[in-house]
Amino acid sequence: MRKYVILLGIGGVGKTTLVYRLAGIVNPPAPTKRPGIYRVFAKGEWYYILDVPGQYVNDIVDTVSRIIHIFFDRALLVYDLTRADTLYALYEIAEKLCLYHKCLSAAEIWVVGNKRDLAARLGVEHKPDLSKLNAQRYVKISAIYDPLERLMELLP
Ligand SMILES: Nc1nc2c(ncn2[C@@H]2O[C@H](COP(=O)(O)OP(=O)(O)OP(=O)(O)O)[C@@H](O)[C@H]2O)c(=O)[nH]1
Ligand SMILES: [Mg+2]
Repeated sequence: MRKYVILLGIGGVGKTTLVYRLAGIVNPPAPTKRPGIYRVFAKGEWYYILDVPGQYVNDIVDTVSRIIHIFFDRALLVYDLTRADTLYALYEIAEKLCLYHKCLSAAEIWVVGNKRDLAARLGVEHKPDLSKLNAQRYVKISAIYDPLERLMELLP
């Protein structure tokens, strides 16, 4: 069976680093300019993971609002644990998508706080309000340093 996952979050939070890890791509990513769809075989399933480009809230909202309607098995809303602005951007993306009548439609919505290693080093961690995002779960990761098995848990 195919499963569909969407990665959302503003520029620099680590979406492509995460999908590269999951897809086994070893070179470090450049800033994402176009939507990337990655096909990953894991846990006996084929996953189609959509990496949405855009540095700022409005670019991302614009791109997602143009994507043909796909029902995602899981949306991963990614922010940088050390940067509050990246978390507020998620609230704004969710709100604006609804204004376009494109409220996130996903069986599950998870909030992913990335750069756990950096957060530990700096002693800074911004915590999400899951109710603002209709999210069921909050997970902290390091897309660079966590073992692959841990990152695989993000897949439905
Ligand atoms: N310390 C640390 N840095 C990370 C981690 N994950 C990603 N980064 C760094 O964050 C930067 C941005 O990562 P990307 O994966 O390109 O981020 P993105 O969300 O895809 O950003 P755009 O493509 O620009 O929209 C890179 O320099 C990564 O090396 C992490 O877990 N820890
Ligand atoms: Mg990227």
